[in-house]
Amino acid sequence: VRTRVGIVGAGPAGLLLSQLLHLQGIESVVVERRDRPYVEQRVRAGVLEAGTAQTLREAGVGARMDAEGLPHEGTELRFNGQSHRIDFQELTGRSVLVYGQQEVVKDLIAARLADGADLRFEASDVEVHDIETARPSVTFMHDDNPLRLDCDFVVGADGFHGICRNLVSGLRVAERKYSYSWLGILAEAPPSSDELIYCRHPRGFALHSMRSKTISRMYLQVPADERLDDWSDERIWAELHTRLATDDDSFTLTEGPLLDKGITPMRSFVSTPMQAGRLFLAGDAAHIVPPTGAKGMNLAIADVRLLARAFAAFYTDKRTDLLDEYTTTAALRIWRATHFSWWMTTMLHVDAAGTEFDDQLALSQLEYVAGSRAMATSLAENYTGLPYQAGWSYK
Ligand code: FAS
Ligand code: PHB
Repeated sequence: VRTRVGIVGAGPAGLLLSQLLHLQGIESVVVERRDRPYVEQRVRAGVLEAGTAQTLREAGVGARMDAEGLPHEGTELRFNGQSHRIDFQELTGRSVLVYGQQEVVKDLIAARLADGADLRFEASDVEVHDIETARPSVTFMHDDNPLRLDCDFVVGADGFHGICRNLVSGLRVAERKYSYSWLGILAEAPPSSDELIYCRHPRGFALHSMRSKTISRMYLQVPADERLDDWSDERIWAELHTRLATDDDSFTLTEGPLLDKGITPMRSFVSTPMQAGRLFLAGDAAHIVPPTGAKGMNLAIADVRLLARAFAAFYTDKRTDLLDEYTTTAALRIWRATHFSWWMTTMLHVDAAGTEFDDQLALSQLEYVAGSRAMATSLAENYTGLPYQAGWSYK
């Protein structure tokens, strides 16, 4: 099989890149190891930055998102039994959209297939070859047939556990591990608040989020090595009630049958360079952030915007400058989101190995964000997503 850009991975990064390239007349083939139902059912991110939502609209896949997504103009910080609203719209003129990552993936797959895209699900033994030449290729088994995809470029959008990052020689990794994970649930219960609630409680972090007016999405901080079997539905609800309670008892948490539950490890991870010869990495294949700042999928989308523009410049004007500068440009936004996600995580989580000093630092930081317009604006502009420029900086 011959194409311009071979894409490994059909997550948000791989699928959006394929769609953006298609809109510029650049053909691609997406090679995905899982089957379509698996990819479309994976429950992950839930918050779209303003720029991400606009990118999806411009890509022609924003109709259902705008019909079903929930616009959120602010969020609530809860600590010491008190609630404090951060008004994104008033502080930054921007808001976010709550719309599940799996819905974004379904919309992208539907659009790509409607345009006759070549999406190869259930590919196995995927390997990438000759990235240092002008003729890289991807080999894989599909429907029991050995196939070779000849390309001009290969994009590794294959996530944290993919194969492509390891092909980059001289890789530099910067990472931070955390002593806790998130236990996440999807419940058939109407959300107990109109907006998200980020809560620091002495027993640990809790997040109240949602997917629709009838589906709640919530998370609890648990020890990093926690086993899901140790958490019955009753224990999960009891812990959520305890952590999300307010001193004035004004908050009532609505329970419902659990539709999904899982434990997600927390890590900060940035690997550079995000390219080697004709191979480019995008999204979780190159970087991971703790989900506290709701940046993971949004960062993947930002990488793909840069790559789509760089490939268009190559095929239209034979320019390689945007491709050559990809890592440098992408890293600006990646480190901004990495810092913000680390900052939100350490401010809102209780480190079991922490001391009274750590607790007081975090509570002071929360008090300052709740009480200072400058600090609230800083949180709001990072959370809603900094403007896309060549990377990001105020320079
Ligand atoms: P993805 O991991 O989504 O996609 C990579 C794709 O590549 C997958 O479909 C995989 O099957 C495929 N692949 C892997 N190896 C392959 C191979 N060898 N050959 C072919 N295909 C291969 N972010 C948030 O903002 N908020 C959250 O609450 C949140 N929760 C998360 C929970 C979990 C359990 C996980 C793992 C991540 C979570 N994230 C969250 C982050 C997540 O949303 C990612 O940022 C987002 O999926 C990144 O998209 P991609 O880079 O496309 O990677
Ligand atoms: C979610 O709804 O899944 C969600 C929202 C905000 C986060 C993380 C996850 O920071």
